[in-house]
Amino acid sequence: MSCKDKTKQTGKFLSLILRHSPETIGITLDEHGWADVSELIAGINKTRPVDMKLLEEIVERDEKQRYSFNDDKTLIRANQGHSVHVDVELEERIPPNPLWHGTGEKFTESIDKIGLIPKSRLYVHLSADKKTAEKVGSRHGKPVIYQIDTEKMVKDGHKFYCSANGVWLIYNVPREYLKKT
Ligand code: HQG
Repeated sequence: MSCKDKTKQTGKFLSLILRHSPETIGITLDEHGWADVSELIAGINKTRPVDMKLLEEIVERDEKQRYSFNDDKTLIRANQGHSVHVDVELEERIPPNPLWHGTGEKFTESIDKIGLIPKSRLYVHLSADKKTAEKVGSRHGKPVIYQIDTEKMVKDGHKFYCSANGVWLIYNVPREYLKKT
């Protein structure tokens, strides 16, 4: 396996641990989603080799900047995308108008009825550009892109959050703010 493949695979595993199932390697996250770096390295090492150098490389090179260390690099967390209930201290912000959401065609019937819901994650994920939404949508088959009227949502009192890596998050998007493009 090439070095790049190894980094990618371990990155995917890291995402699973830090967002969805830390118990897979016998660790826990604190209430803010932080994992202890030494425990994490020891835990991952039970299934594949990893050291601090590789972990730093994954964090630095991740194309979406999915992970953050604390200042002294003793703790690490995912910036967004969790299904486990943690509070990653998201910043409430006024979003650009519009935002975009990419999904698979198979989900549109339900979305058109009840709007966007987070399903297994804590938040609905929105993108500031249509191109990113297209990429996200194509993970689910034939992509369909929704445009979100954020100006109206803000006026109506909906709260938007921005993660440390610039992903827009919201609890749900009722259907009246959605326009299929
Ligand atoms: C859909 C990746 C039926 C929703 C990406 C989505 C993203 C509904 C799917 C991040 C629905 C959930 C998140 C409804 C929403 N009925 N289906 N009412 N409301 N859905 O993977 O947004 O690479 O949990 O449209 O790039 O695809 O992992 O969410 O299609 O930023 O960092 O239910 O994950 O980032 O799928 O992706 P997901 P997502 P990472």
